[in-house]
Amino acid sequence: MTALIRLRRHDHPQRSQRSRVAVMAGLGLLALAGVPASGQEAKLSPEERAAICAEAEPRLKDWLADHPIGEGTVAVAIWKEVFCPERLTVKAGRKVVFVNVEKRTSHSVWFRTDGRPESPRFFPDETFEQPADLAEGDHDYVCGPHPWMRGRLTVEGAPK
Ligand SMILES: [Cu+2]
Repeated sequence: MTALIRLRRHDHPQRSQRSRVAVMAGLGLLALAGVPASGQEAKLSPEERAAICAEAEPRLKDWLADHPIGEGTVAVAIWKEVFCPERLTVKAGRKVVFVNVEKRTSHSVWFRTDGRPESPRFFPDETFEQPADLAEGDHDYVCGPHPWMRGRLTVEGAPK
């Protein structure tokens, strides 16, 4: 999808017709593949995401009060199908704990482009711990059941 959008944005005006066709074909393929073309991703503005993450903050704080995590472990909250924060930078060797602070929805964390297996689904109040044993650089992840949920973990100070 990103590639298609990029194609469209950088296309020359005289080629816009062709790019429109490419976008249409892409959307058709997405529909065939069963990927929700109008998932929450399409509906949420950056402001709405920020508002959701602002709501997630006290929920995460409450959770952490009952479940202390070690120094150097960084928490990412999941609330209303958004990873909060969606982008996080950690030093190599740190752990990232994903905390589901939803009321009833289960999620997974999947560093798919790194060839990692999908995490088990975890329910409200449950967590998934990701050791930051990834190479230095950006690592995108998604939620398996809700592929419009995306996040990026940037690891610093690891071998490339
Ligand atoms: Cu999910």
